[in-house]
Amino acid sequence: MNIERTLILVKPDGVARGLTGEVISRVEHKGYKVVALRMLQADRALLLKHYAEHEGKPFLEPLVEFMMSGPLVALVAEGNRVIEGFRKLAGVTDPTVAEPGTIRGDLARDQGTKVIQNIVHGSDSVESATREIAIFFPEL
Ligand code: D4T
Repeated sequence: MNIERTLILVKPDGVARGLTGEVISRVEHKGYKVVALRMLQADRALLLKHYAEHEGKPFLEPLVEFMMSGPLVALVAEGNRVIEGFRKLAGVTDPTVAEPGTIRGDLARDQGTKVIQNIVHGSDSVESATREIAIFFPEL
């Protein structure tokens, strides 16, 4: 067994479009367990911590602005190999080429915005998951 936890964010585009339930539903239908859930308005400090790996990249500022543009929903999902499993459910970063059947492939497209708006975030490794869960759920 390799029980993991991952941080999932329904980004402001997903919340604004009423897709929160759809995302949670796909996570649950796949068989993962939602163990924590909250809606919040993220501030700059929290987002700079979350996106520390992107420091210095040209898309960081538009990304932070986008992530502050409305409420987001953060959840922690748990299960065997959930980190890899959710990344597969989400599809690749660019929604234009994300496979149909994935969250991004089915529900997002290129809107011509400065930053890619792709509905969800999912941790990419055990280390990232631990770090990111502590940012959004310090009580866990
Ligand atoms: P997140 O982190 O949101 O799950 O997305 P990914 O893991 O798929 O992608 P990422 O961390 O590389 O990028 C974070 C966020 O920035 C946007 N982005 C990314 C962008 O607008 N332009 C770019 O060139 C890249 C690489 C999309 C997701």
